[in-house]
Amino acid sequence: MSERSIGELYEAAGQFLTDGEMYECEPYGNGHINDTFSALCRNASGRVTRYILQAVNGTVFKEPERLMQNILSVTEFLKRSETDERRVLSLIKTVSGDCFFRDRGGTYWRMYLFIDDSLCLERPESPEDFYQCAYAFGKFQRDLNGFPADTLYEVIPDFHNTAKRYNDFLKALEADKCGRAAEVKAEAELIKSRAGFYPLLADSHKKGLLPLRVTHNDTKSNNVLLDAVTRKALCVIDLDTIMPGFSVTDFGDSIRFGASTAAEDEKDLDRVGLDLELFEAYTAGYLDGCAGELSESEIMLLPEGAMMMTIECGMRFLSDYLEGDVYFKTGYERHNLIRCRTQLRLFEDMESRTDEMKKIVRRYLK
Ligand code: ADP
Ligand code: GN1
Ligand code: MG
Repeated sequence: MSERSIGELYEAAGQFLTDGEMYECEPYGNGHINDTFSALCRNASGRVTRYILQAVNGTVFKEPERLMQNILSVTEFLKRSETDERRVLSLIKTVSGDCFFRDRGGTYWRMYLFIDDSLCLERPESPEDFYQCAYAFGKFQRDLNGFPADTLYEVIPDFHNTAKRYNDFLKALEADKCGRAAEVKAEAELIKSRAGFYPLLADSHKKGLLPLRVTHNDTKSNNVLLDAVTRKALCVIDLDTIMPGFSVTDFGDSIRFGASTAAEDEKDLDRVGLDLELFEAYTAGYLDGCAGELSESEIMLLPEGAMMMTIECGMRFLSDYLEGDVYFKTGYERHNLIRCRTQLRLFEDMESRTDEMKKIVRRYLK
């Protein structure tokens, strides 16, 4: 996305019913998709309130108004049983009563109350932190159990349909728009060699082993907030991709990001692997948060969910590299290729430790 001018930010912020006028607005967080800002407003009595101001990524999200309707209905549903303002995202209304503002350039803006005294972890600092992230996502899943899934707009169809992602990857490789295919031969071969694995979750669904649920679909540890004082689960954020999906992919994406021994863009591949202690902490937290919702077949497929999300993310990063880095925000040349390599290394490590992961999840069967 383009750089945002100060004028643009003030114009957008001015549309929302904030407590006072904005006087400071700074880029915030490490999301790969939207443009996020921390906005400080001061009212006439000098009271300062912090908000999150976001420009929704219009390339990734084709129908922002319907996406915002999803977020509004999900947060309103959650607020029926949760009154603590710090535990559910609060959208700020605009002067015309909407939950978004469309500027003259066609960019959609939204504003949330900033959840104060919270921690947003790029990496869990202990198994207990990771347990808390897992608990939050598990509880989120359980709380949305009664949500009418058929009212949700499918924001990105086939978002975690790995077989479809694989086909998209093959097309990007074939098209080789930027002349980068030769450079990624080894990575492409690895991805191709596992083609038989990709339909597994969809097939398990067809066999009745994986029910469709309302899922978050982007369960990185930086999409959940912990309380800064107690370090307990506080609030699930980044609700753009709430759609019907599988519990095991929500679980799997968290493992991919948070139970790796290294960052998503670590350059030294020798540092990348699966931390089984973190895997176990997440399993315990997620199942406690879900409180008995998951069936035995779902629990037994959790390790495959982790492997699927890891190789899927690897092929998504590689496809974006081949297409010229048009989807994920990148910080430097080859950033997507580096990210792809970490995912593939993590996937191979997970494959070699499938039995150990299975042993862990089996212990959590009731
Ligand atoms: P992206 O889709 O680009 O990842 P997010 O909605 O996840 O965007 O926001 C980016 C970052 O902003 C988050 O990782 C978190 O650090 C911070 N953030 C978002 N919403 C809030 C909020 N309501 N309160 C505090 N921090 C937030
Ligand atoms: C994106 O928005 P963010 O940074 O939380 C992406 C996820 C990827 C992730 C990889 C809408 O998540 O699917 O797994 O990057 N979100 C979207 O870090 O594509
Ligand atoms: Mg995010």
